[in-house]
Amino acid sequence: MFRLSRRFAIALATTSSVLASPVLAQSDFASCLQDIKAEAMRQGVDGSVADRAFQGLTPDRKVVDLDSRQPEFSLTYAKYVGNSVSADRIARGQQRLAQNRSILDTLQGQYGVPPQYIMAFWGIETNYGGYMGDFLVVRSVATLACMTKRREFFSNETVQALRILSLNHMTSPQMRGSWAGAMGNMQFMPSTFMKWGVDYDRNGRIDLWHSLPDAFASASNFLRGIGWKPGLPAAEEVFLPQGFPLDQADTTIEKPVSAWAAMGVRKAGNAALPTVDAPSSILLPAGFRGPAFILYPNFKAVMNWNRSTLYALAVTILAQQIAGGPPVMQMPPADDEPLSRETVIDMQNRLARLTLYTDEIDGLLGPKTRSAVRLYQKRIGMPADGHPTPEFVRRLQQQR
Ligand SMILES: [Ca+2]
Repeated sequence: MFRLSRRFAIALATTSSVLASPVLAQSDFASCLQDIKAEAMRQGVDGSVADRAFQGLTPDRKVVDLDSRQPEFSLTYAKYVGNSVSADRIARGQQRLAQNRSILDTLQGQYGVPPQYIMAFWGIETNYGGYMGDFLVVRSVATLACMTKRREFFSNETVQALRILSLNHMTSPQMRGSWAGAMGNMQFMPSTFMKWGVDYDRNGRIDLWHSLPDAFASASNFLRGIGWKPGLPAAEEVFLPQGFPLDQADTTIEKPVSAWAAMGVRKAGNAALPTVDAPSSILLPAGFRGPAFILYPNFKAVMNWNRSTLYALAVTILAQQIAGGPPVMQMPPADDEPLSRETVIDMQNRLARLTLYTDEIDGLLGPKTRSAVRLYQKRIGMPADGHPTPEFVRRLQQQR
């Protein structure tokens, strides 16, 4: 009796905010799990591993809720980098680097990734192992596969999680992570774990939670695999010369480093840029009044880890300072404000009416929206940096 009513209560709690029909949804969930099990068995997982992992499994309502939340505001450079690259995080990164110097140097020799970058990813992903997430990974990724629109992506993640279990790297109750299934010190998704994980301490298991050698080697292996090449850093702060054509500061425009140097671009502090021809871009993350950066090819490798420009910039800036490099010299403007989704949608609609924007009205400040912002800035005689300041938004709203 008690068990029945308790189960019923849980089913209700699960369904009230998420599912229209508890009975149908439960059977859908079960059949979705069976499909995942079949695919896992095709990939060599023993059926009993899937049965054990899925036994009594229910969708996690919290995960569905978190997945449906969309950010209300776009982040500003000042806020994002300020939060991600604190003095404390730099200091602790330096400490961790010193403590792990010899293995990190060895890994650099093997994979070509400098120690400060491994420390920076570690610091930003989990605050050096401080918060790795407490969600049951199998439950999270199975919920996302079966209860959201991203079935294909998360079905595969669930299959890969089952492969991790079948290889005895971890047990299901131990395998915990973020609500979206990112695991361990470096927050690897199950597919990343399976593809790039390294059992560096050779105890027979890849353990990204408790073994720092495994975590560091896996991160190095992953970063090399997604394009990191020894040599240049990911990005550096630069000074732009007076009269620099702002429409060239666009991540879709690439020129050899030497071409930027010939235009008068110098490293912040006025040292010369490296004399190489690597393709590179100029980024103004807070508009022309803020800092400028040159993005080298390794910036793309960092973005292959996480497709956010601000994330990649934060990793780069943190890495540079962990290695004892200077902080960013140019301050972002104090009046830069995050734009709400609503404001960006309004902006996109207005730019679309002016035929400057033809892409989707999605409330996201992507490269196409920035291009349209540039076109309107040129039209009204503002510096064309593609960065919508509060003043820009006001002027766009006032036009008729
Ligand atoms: Ca190991």
